[in-house]
Amino acid sequence: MQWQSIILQKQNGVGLIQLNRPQALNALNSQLISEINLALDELEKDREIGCIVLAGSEKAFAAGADIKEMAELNFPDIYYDDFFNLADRIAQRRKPLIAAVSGYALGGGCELALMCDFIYCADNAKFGLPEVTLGVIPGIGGTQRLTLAIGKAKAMEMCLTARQMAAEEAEQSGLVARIFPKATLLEETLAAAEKIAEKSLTATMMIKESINRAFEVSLAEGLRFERRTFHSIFATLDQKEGMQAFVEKRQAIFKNQ
Ligand code: DAK
Repeated sequence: MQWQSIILQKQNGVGLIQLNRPQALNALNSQLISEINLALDELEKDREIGCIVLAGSEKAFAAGADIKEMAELNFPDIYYDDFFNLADRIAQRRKPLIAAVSGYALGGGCELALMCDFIYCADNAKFGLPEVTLGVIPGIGGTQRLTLAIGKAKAMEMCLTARQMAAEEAEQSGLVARIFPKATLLEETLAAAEKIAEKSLTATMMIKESINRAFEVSLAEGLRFERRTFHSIFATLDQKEGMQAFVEKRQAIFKNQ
């Protein structure tokens, strides 16, 4: 596959998708969103891949949806084509997905990072939902996922004023898991992804599914789902291997079986 707008690499069980439209600060046009999905399709099918990292450049993770592409669209175009419905598919992925955010993560770029399971960011990161300055609203999850991540007060303030949030506040607010110097962000993110990829893929996918349940169902239903999932993992060889390795004081070798 000849990629136009991304770079795809696979190493040590990790799939790395780097957004690659530097001339537009990785603004998300239809081609870029489509290529991200095609790359994710490939990585999700690949049994060797246990974790996926989504990264941009040092200056921009992504500066939003492509305003130049959107500017001429009108209501029937975007309504009948269900504009950017492909973006939703990114959030439906089952393998663990980490966003490595350096520089700008604005509008659709911030929403893309929020679709990932967690965000690591560089000390120069700036998060924002500035759609209101363009006369529109966030459209791929910003009003929902940002609110779930940082609470109503800060989400309202960011969406209504278009204020950008810097790395330190993003960490304090629960938007990002950790901050790293921009020179080491990718290395640190890949190291974390490799640690995840070493584990049983069945277990990591079940953890992701169970945590995401917390946002969709009542506590009682979420606990029941978690318990049943826990029960079912005893049908795997990886559970036997993980516990046997502990008893034998050695490193577990998981085979995703
Ligand atoms: N779209 C298109 N091009 C962009 C862009 C964007 N979002 N952001 C930057 N660029 C382009 C610039 O036009 C410039 O191109 P040339 O002029 O060189 O051709 C190049 O990238 C470099 O940008 P700057 O010269 O502006 O660089 P600066 O360092 O001066 O400024 C900046 C960086 C990030 C502060 C600035 O570029 C900026 O404000 N960018 C726009 C940020 C923004 O407003 N983002 C939100 C976009 S709206 C929906 C789906 C999605 C969405 C909504 C609905 N549905 C499915 C319903 C999402 C909407 C959005 O994301």
